[in-house]
Amino acid sequence: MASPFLSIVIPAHNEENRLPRTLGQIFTFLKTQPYSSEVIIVENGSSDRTLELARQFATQHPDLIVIHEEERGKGNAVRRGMLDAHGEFRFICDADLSMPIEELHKFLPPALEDFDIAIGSREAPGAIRFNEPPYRHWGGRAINLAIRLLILPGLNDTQCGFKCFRAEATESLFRQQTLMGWSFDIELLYLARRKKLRIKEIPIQWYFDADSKVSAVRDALRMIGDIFRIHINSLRGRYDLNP
Ligand SMILES: Nc1nc2c(ncn2[C@@H]2O[C@H](COP(=O)(O)OP(=O)(O)O)[C@@H](O)[C@H]2O)c(=O)[nH]1
Ligand SMILES: [Mg+2]
Repeated sequence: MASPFLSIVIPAHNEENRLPRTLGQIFTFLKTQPYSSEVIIVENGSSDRTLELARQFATQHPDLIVIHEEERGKGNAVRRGMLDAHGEFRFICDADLSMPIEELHKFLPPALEDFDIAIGSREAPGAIRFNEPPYRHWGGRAINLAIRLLILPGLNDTQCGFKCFRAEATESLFRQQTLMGWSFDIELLYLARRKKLRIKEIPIQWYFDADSKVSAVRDALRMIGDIFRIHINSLRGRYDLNP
């Protein structure tokens, strides 16, 4: 089978409430697009009916692949989906679809050219956040400040759940990934910079969803620890093994 133009990879953990609507919107949208595509859901660690619902959906949509991963973590699920994908462009998409799927074209040719990674940004000029409570906004900005100071200067939103990778960039980056939790984006972007890949920030419309699985304090502290882990990995030459 020829490679599709686009793969959409959705990590899903206890998403029985949000996933059906998201899948409905994605497939309705993809039907109107001129290119070929596949959708990959990677579920792990759910205690609800996420996996069952995804499999049910797949019986009606041959382009939907459902993967169950044993190991926990968003980074782990995304890694599995991105490496199993076949698309020329591979788009990571949170199950809550907090960015309208109609924004997807901004991450793909012909709207976007000359890039290896396009990252959805709630901070780039033109981005709009809807309904975000101030505590969450300023918490996110504080984490981003730490990320910029400690590891990724110049990137104003590394944690948004919508990112598009060219197939070649996917292969080289995700095979070197060591962080399997929430900080995986930081490590991938760090590796991308080392490899001098072209990263573009894409302003998006983003709708806050209160049903978040992120724990503000615990996950923020973990993220800072992970940033130091990345520096230690780098000093130890761990990222030099498979350049
Ligand atoms: N497969 C998988 N997905 C996860 C895990 N943790 C979070 N996710 C997914 O990561 C995405 C973002 O989660 P969300 O709670 O919306 O985080 P927020 O938008 O950053 O507040 C959703 O698609 C979740 O289902 C996990 O351990 N495994
Ligand atoms: Mg979300």
